[in-house]
Amino acid sequence: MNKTILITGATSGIGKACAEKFAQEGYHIIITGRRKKILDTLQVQLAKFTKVTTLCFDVRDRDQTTSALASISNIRIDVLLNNAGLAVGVNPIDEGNFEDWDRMIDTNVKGLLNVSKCIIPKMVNQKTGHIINIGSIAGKEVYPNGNIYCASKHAVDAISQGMRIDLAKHHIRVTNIAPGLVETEFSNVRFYGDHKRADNVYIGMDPLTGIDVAEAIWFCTSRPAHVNIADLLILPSVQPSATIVIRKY
Ligand code: NDP
Ligand code: 8X3
Repeated sequence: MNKTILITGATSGIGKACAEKFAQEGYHIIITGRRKKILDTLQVQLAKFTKVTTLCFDVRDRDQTTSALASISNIRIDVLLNNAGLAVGVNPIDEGNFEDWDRMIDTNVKGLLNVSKCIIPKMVNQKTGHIINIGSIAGKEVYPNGNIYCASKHAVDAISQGMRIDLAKHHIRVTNIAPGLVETEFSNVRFYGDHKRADNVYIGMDPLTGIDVAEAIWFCTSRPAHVNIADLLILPSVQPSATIVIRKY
């Protein structure tokens, strides 16, 4: 029987690469995000590999999330990939603003919880499941001007540990994936759509791609049932820590 993965934030970057990878590996996929047109296009593209279901909702909206996920209550979820997330702004904390902070905390922390709260009971009933939370190197280290984004990803790290402790007795595996720089729409969102500034983040270096992260996630989910990759820090070779990048100019 085909397994099913539910991927939040599948319209771009890491989530999209995971949708492609898991579809090609024969998983049924449930792809989510706010941009319906992109979801629809991806559904058409991936339908040649597998069964694709789309759900368009904002993870920050608890009612929307609950009702979207209730619509697939008849589908067994083997893997939940909590990927939807973002950084907004890069400012010292005294120059930050409430709106950016709310977006990050509401998406990266509360959004992840909104989705998890709907799916965990299904996994408990099934007595099996795998939750993959996308954290970040920003959840392992704090860097200048990263303040609230780093806090939100430290929270993801802590939530992953808490989930693992509480859910092991239900045979649910929990993995925290912590990537360094990955070239996606991430920096464009972080810099409010300033493409030039976003491109500069990756200049003179080879960042990770969404596919690199998707391959690592595939590895975690394809281990035998007795193996849980608990925590995986995955970095570009030229990024030994959050603030050091060896660039070729
Ligand atoms: P992208 O901006 O390319 O993708 C982000 C995805 O999240 C999009 O599909 C977007 O979909 C979705 N999303 C954002 N906000 C919401 C929301 N409120 N409701 C539903 N979906 C939402 O970035 P990445 O692929 O890089 O980011 C994926 C994850 O990886 C994030 O959690 C990020 O923090 C993390 N990460 C990224 C790194 C990087 O360097 N790129 C490094 C480490 C971690 P839509 O707009 O359609 O809603
Ligand atoms: C995204 C990577 O280095 O900008 O989580 O924090 S970084």
